Amino acid sequence: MLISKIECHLRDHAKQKYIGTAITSLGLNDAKYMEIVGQEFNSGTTENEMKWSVLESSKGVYNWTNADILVDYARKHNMSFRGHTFLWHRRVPDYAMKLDGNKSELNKVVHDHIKSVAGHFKGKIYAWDVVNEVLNENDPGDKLRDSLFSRTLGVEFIEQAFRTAHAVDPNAKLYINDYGIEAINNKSDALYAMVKGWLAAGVPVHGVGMQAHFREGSVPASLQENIQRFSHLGLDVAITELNIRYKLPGSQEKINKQTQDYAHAFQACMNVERCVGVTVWGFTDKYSNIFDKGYGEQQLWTVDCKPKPAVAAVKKLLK
Ligand code: 9MR
Repeated sequence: MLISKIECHLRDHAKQKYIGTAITSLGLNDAKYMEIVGQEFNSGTTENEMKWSVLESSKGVYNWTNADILVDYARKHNMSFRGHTFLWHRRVPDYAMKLDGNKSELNKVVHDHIKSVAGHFKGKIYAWDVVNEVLNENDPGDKLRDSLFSRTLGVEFIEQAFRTAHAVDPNAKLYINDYGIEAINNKSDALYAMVKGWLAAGVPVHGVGMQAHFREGSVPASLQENIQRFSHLGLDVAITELNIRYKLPGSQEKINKQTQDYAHAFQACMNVERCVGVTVWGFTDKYSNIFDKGYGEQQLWTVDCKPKPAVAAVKKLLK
């Protein structure tokens, strides 16, 4: 008699969706960490290793090593890979920062950068965060962020980036990724209007990435409806950087709430056909940076790599 495979990992439960994690090269020599990556997830992304200044700190000098190792590891474990990211206002190498105000030169280096990186990974990346966090972070968040790119190249830099990436790797799904756009609000309304305009103009934008770095209790009630409205434009949607932090120290009550919040976020994606998956921004508190002072313990696994109750809750709903 055939005994069916016991389904005990997140990825076993998620046949139709990408269940991903950001992977850090800090964990490369940590056997337990790497084992969980390959066992639990069917998709990966580099936490930092494909950012511009990490890949090409000085002009024309590329260091692909860590990104290649992570991409190869994922391929060996039958995982898909998201590329993060071509253009972000942070992690821009100095040589490009110096081109502030120099439109023609900056245009050229941006184009060359996207061409090189998309070309290097061509065929290995199913989706790229072409631009990251281009909307203003301040309330009302409905303006383009002031950055090297928007200042020097104008809003057209976004459209141009999509066209360049598409020309190099026509099979990759191209995303605009941001935070604060998970709810229906001014910022997501602005994004909605922008992508609608690009679609009408034939810009090869295929997806919207919602980062989803939430404080406990703040997963928006409108998350699913918001995912749905973008998908109705004919776009894929992905939750790209999920984690749920709480105010330290933790407590059983906070862990319970965190469990509900993780389940809520995953469920919102599962309920919408064009939501292609959920990527968590790291999976263990061991390598997780605290970016919100006083808050932490935001990942699905503890510092000693034990699954928190949220893992079981997510498995249950993925079924
Ligand atoms: O998690 C990343 C951290 O290790 C880096 O120091 C930081 C700066 O490069 O970027 C973090 O990842 C960010 C991601 O690239 C974009 N969205 C916000 C993420 C968390 O800050």
